[in-house]
This record gives sequence, C-alpha cells and structure tokens, in this order.
Amino acid sequence: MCMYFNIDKVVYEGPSSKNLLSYKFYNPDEEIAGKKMRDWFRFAVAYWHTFNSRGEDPFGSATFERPWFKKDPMDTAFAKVDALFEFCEKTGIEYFTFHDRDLAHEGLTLRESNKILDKVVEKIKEYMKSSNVKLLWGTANLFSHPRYAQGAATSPNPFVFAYAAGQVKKMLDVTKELGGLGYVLWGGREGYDNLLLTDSVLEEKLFARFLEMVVEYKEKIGFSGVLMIEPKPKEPTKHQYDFDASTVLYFLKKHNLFEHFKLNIEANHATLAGHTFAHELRIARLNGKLGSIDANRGDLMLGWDTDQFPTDVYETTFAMYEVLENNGLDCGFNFDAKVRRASIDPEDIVYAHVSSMDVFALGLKLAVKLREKVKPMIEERYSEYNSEIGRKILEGKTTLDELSSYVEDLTDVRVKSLKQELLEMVINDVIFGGR
Ligand code: XLS
Ligand code: CA
Ligand code: CA
Repeated sequence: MCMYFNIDKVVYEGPSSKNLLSYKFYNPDEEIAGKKMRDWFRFAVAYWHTFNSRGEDPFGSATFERPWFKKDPMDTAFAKVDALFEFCEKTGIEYFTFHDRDLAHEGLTLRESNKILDKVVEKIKEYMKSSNVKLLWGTANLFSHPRYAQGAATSPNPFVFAYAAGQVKKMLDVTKELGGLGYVLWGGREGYDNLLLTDSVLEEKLFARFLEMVVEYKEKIGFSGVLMIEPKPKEPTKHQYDFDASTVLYFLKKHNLFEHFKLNIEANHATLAGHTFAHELRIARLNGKLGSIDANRGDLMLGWDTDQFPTDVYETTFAMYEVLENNGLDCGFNFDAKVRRASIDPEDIVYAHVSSMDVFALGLKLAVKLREKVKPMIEERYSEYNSEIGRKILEGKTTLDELSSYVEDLTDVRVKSLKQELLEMVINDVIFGGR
C-alpha cells in the first residue's frame, strides 16, 4: 500500500493511553447498550472534503499538500482511490461516501462522464474485495456544474431536469453495484434566490416528480438501500426547499412520498436553520425517519456552513442520546467535515477523524448514563398526567365543557419546577464526575 499518510495504524488503546494518536473511547468491538460500537456508528469518510478539497476558499487558492493530485486527471482519480483505502486502513474507518463527480472529472457528454466514472468504480471494487471498506451512501453532484446554476430538478429548463435525472439514475446504479446502504439527495440548488421570479407551484411539482422517479427507479433495479433527503435551509441558494426536517417531512406527506424516504441530518445544517443538532435528530426520530447523520459542526461566530470536525462532548452526547433512543441508524455517521484551510498536511485529516470518532464514542457512553438520570426526571415532570383528569385528556375521553367545569372553581393551579439547573448539574456530573 502506498504511503500518503505518514502514520502508524491508529488503534484503540483506552482512556489511560498517553499516545494522542490512539482511540481512547472508540473500541469497535465493545458492546454498548446491546450493540457493538462499530454498528452504532458506521463512521464514513467523505470523498469530497478529504480527497478532493485543496483548501480553496472565496478569498484564496489551494493550500493543502495532497500528493495524490497528479498532472493527468485520470491518474489523480486513481491515486485518490489509493489514498482512500490507505486512509481507511490506517484509521480503521470502515465506510466512505461520494458524489459521482468526486471520483473523477466530467466528460463532454453524460455518456463519456459515465465511462470515466465506471473506470474508477472498477478500481474501488477491486480494493473492496480485499478490504473491509464499504460504501455508506452515494449521491450525485447536481450543483457544481454551470448547468445547475438555477437548480436541477427545479431548473426552469427541462434539459437540465433530464440531465439531473440521468446523473441520479447512474449513481443509483453505481450505489447498488457497490452495495451502498443508502442514497442521499441533497437539493443544494433546489430553492430560489428571487421569489418574484419563481414559479413556486411549477417548481414544487417538478421536485416532487423528480423524487417519484427516483423511487420508481430504485424499485425497478431492486436497490435495497434507504433513500434519504438531506435538509439544509440555505447556501448556496437564499432559500432551499428542503429547509429543515419538518419542512421535508411535510413535503413528503403532501406528495405521497412519505414512506419512501428517510432523512440524513447534518449538524451544521441544523444550526443554519436555527435549530440545535439534537432538535433535528429528534424531529426525524419521532417520525421514524432518522436514517443517517452528517457529523460536523458550525462556528457560532461565522454564519455559514463551515463543516468543521465535531469535537464538542456536550453536542455529541446530546446527539447520541437521540441515536440511542432511535436504537441506531439505517446508515451511519458520515464526516461531512473539512480540516481548516491552514491545516495543510495529509496527517491533519487523520487527527481530525480520529478525534471526532473518539468524541462520538465518548458521547455514546455518556448518553447511556445520561439517559438513566434523565428518564426519571421526565417521568416526574409529566406525572400529573397519571391523575384521573390527565388520563381522560390523554385518552381523548373529555371535552371542553367538562374541562371547563372541572377548573371553574380551582384556585391554585401550580406547575412543578422545571429543574433545568438541576439537570445541568446532572449533565456535568455525568460528563466530568463519571457517574
Ligand atoms: C452541502 C451538503 C452536501 C451533501 C451531499 O452542504 O452537506 O455535501 O451532504 O451532497
Ligand atoms: Ca452534508
Ligand atoms: Ca454542509
């Protein structure tokens, strides 16, 4: 195996290890709450950030040292595959995710692009035979090429709609061929920049029809993975149709697509929508729609999608609380995250993944303990509903009339204390007190 990453294999050494580049908490074979850690997580590396990005931003050009970039684009495409498998071998990450265009450049026609893609997919398949690396989910890039400047499925031009359909068809084929656990649709440019110039009725109809065709094709080829929509409120468009989990779920219901899709929840998209990560996970979970997670975080000081690696123990604990309650995910945890532009060495990517995996593993352990403490607090908080009137309300056996007479002469209706401060003590006690 070639040496793009100048490090030894990273392994579990436990919390007392002095070796920074080891897993202190992520122990893939350890059983927690009835499942092995590797099955709770299914950590994945995102091709686009890790192997394609060179650190460009709107103010500056590439900074990263990425020795897999060669003169010839095809050589680069193949070298990136080598880098992927070496990276997974060294970090113990067992899954990856990619868009069609992450693997290789686009040709002049879709036919040509597909041929180029197939060559790289062949190489990936070869590697997969002799390693335990698997595909978490696939997706199509329907936002980078100039043809998608005004949307893909919701473009005002039917040839663009058709082109997007062609790309998705191919990527569903490829995802199935590689045994992907899921397929993600992120509508990066499905939205609007100018409401007055937008035929909202037409665009909604087009979007729904596009998704219907995805379902039809999935069924036709017998792809057994889960279809997922990834909400995001804005960026690159001013307003994206898949704004947040609730918006997507309503759209799916309205267009009779509800049973066919789950959600891929990204932390940074949740915060961009004005929600916490845990809030979005909860909405998805309550509706039986939590399929997968894009694990990252934003920066409170910056208002955009910074896609940073998640290292905040509170955040991962609250997220894992929801995942625990969901009894895991259909897919897994994809690090849709990038190292900072000034962290230029390939090894920086290793540090980022290892530290984030560990902080999620720690989050899982803490969430198990936290759940034990929080459950009785929730029960106590709602305990008045065990009263006769409470049960009647819950069972739908009372009316406005009856309730009105019930409270008419009551003088003292007192709600129990929320105990938020006590909860915060409990949380810190779990995290730092180890109880
Ligand atoms: C961009 C999205 C994108 C999707 C996959 O903000 O997060 O990367 O995850 O197309
Ligand atoms: Ca994402
Ligand atoms: Ca993002």
